[in-house]
Amino acid sequence: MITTAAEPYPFRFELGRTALLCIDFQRDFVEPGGFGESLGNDVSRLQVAIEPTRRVLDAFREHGAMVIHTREGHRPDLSDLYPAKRDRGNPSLRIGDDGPMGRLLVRGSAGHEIVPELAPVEGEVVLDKPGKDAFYATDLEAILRASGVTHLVVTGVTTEVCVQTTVRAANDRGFECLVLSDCTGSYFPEFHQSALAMFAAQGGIVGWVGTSADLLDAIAASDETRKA
Ligand code: C5J
Repeated sequence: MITTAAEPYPFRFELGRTALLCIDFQRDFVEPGGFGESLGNDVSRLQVAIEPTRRVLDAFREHGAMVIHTREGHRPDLSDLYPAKRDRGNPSLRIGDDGPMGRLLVRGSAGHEIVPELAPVEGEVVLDKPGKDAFYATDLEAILRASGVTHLVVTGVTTEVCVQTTVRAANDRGFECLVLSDCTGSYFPEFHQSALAMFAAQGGIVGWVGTSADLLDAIAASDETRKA
């Protein structure tokens, strides 16, 4: 059992029953020329989450722990795209339109891919989802239950949209979630802070919030104890 510092109180987990969730670290959200920027967002605000997430990813890989990557996007024929999502805000560029990285938020486009720093490796689950909630219209729950996963370490973008929606959905399904504050990011710093505060409020009503440094220290300390 590993114990790491977190809000509202320490988070305890076994690596063998924990999955690292990397939510939507796609070029479409994080790089210029993608879907995120087409909505008028400053994508550099999300890029700060990449390097700390890479360190956590390395640790999970070194320990043979489960890693799941999600990608938000739609089928090329857009048959899984509701008009409500396509038309919301009457944007000048819509999902499926051509952008500098190919068709926005469409599976198979360059922009739909995960950023190279966090690219999945052989054996890791890559889950395509049409919505914000990674459990909606996917087999995520079946994958987690079949692997005996009870705890999730959550990273990704954006904090108050796909991360928050997914963590709430995971919490309702009985998964214990630790959200890493420096491994998540938002185009709106105030929404990032608020979403994190909401997770941990009221005794952890949605989950726990910690940092990558504390988590990596806790994993390293547990390695030391095991060796001694
Ligand atoms: C958004 C996401 N923000 N991955 N998607 O549209 O948070």
